[in-house]
Amino acid sequence: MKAELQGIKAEAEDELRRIGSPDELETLRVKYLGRKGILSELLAKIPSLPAEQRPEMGRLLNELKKDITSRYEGAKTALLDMQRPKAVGPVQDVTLPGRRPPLGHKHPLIQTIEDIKDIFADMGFQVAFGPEVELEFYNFEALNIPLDHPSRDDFDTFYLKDDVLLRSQTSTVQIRIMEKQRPPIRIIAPGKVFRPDTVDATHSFMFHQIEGLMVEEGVTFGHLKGVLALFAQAYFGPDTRMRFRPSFFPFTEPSAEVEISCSLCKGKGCSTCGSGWMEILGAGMVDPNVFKAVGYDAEKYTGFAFGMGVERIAMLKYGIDDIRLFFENDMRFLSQF
Ligand code: 2NL
Repeated sequence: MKAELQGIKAEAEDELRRIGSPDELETLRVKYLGRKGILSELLAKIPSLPAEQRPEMGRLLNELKKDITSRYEGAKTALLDMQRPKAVGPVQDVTLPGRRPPLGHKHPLIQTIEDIKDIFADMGFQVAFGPEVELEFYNFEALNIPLDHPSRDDFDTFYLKDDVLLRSQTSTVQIRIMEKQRPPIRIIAPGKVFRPDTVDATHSFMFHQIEGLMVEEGVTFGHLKGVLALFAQAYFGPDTRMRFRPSFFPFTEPSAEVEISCSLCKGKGCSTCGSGWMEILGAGMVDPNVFKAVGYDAEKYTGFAFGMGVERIAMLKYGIDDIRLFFENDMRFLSQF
């Protein structure tokens, strides 16, 4: 019987080595370890053995059972390992939420220009552009700014050559349009302008301006007030009040500074406006000398013009207290818009 056990052991080990599937493994388990398997049957024969052989046979049978069981467990683990898909590269957890690619957006100054443009577009104004490097003629002469005017100083204008400069206002664009087109004209000219100012919380050597111009027969100061009131209410809110204070510009007569009730404190007075009123732009009726410079009949046509600083408008609307924030590219500021 000892020899028989050895044969069973060798056979079981041989079969276990050749196991290829869970079904085969289960068949093997039933064959050797099952309730009616080979080992159970041998165990059942022990009582019929001579008494002196029983203990030894019991021990050998137990050893064989342990051996086959442990080899069976080993084969089972190996099979499971074989069936588990092998990870290639890092394991992907497909249940994790996706990663949003960082998306940029328009700079707040561009957004402000577009918001303002949309309001004037609804009133029939077209958008016009022109060069940032300009001739003295377009920046000063055509705008009725005399040769000895302080704004022509080296201190107030970036000169590149004798009569070439960085424009200090976008009126240059309107002059260029008037040279090429006849009335009726309704345009706004947004863009960069340059002035050699020392940088502080409210000044920058480069900032943005939007100028507007409307010219045709019969345009009055009443049209100017109506257009600017509609703009102020559309941009700053329907409760916005507006007031005009007399002013002077070489290119308009009469001229005015336009103020609106503060959109942040509703006119009560706050850290942004101070008095409850905030100055948003300068405006006036186009001086006849400007029309003469572009060859318009100043007896036939009248017009109004206005100019506003884009940074200033955005600062008043959003309560921003330092113009430098627009130019520092700090995402903590920019991503709020
Ligand atoms: C201000 C004032 C202003 C204009 C700009 C203008 C343009 C032409 C003819 C006449 Cl082509 N005027 N522009 C008129 C009045 C005021 O700007 O304080 N800007 C920040």
